[in-house]
Amino acid sequence: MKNILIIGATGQIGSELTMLLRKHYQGNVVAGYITGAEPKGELKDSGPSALVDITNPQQIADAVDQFNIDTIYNLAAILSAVAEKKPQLAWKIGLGGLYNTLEVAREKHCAVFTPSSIGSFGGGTPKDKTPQDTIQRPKTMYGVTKVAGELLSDYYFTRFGVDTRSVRFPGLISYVTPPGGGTTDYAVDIYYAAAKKEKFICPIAQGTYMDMMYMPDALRAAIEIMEANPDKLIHRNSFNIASMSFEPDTIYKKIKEYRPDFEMEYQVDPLRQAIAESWPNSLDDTCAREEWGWLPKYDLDAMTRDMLEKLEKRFG
Ligand code: AKB
Repeated sequence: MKNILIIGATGQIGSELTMLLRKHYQGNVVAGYITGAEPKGELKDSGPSALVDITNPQQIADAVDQFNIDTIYNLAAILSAVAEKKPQLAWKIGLGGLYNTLEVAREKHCAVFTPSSIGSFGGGTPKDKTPQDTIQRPKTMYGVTKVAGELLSDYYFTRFGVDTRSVRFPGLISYVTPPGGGTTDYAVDIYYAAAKKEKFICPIAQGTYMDMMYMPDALRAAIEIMEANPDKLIHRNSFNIASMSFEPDTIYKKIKEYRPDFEMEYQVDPLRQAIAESWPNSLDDTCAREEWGWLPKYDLDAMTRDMLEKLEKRFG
């Protein structure tokens, strides 16, 4: 039995991960939310929730005490494009929030999962099949908080024995809760446009490759890394994971295979484009495969069929 607190439970990853963890484990799976982003519907009705603002350590500690929490999923984040517009807030939530979480975990003996990102890489990083251990010198505030977060999490493990683990998520694609303010969001928005039979205006330039992943694979990764045998882990914060890498034209052509009338036009957003160009084209996830058996299930074709089916059901 596990008692889990999800901080940021109503966000893009949290809304689905909370539901999956509730199916996966007996015990409390607590949806931590902030004012203005309260859980609704099934997320609200299927289990306990608590007001947990990651910038407020007392709220984290109170929820951990109240529900006897042993594992924290820290999913509070400001995504890359918004973080460039609000760097102070991104630091406060990304790194200040992580510090608060790790301190509570140290005092109350919790394991902690915190996602890192392909955004933790930058200038000087090998672009193709980016290795697990390589140069990480990002130029964005999002990337800075992710690299610092990886280091801080490893520090809490080696110095205090806190069981910290993490994966570097690619762009995550889902039909449930839309992301907000990321560089990879176009790969979600394009499916919404296709399902609504609208023309898609693409903010990322043709030829710009980034790693992407379908949400069911990402959720499985978040659960499997926390269940992995610690004796086999050489790395902890954070593992490269990968399933597919594509550029806008590839996903457009894939959708067109199934919806021949679909149209796309490029209107490049300079901020997102600059961020995308600083990120790897594709990651090498050999260490995740060897150390805890990571294996993606979805490729671009399987994801496209599922996204179109689910979204067209919703939009008619
Ligand atoms: C973003 O685009 O900011 C995120 C990420 C890749 O971390 N989706």
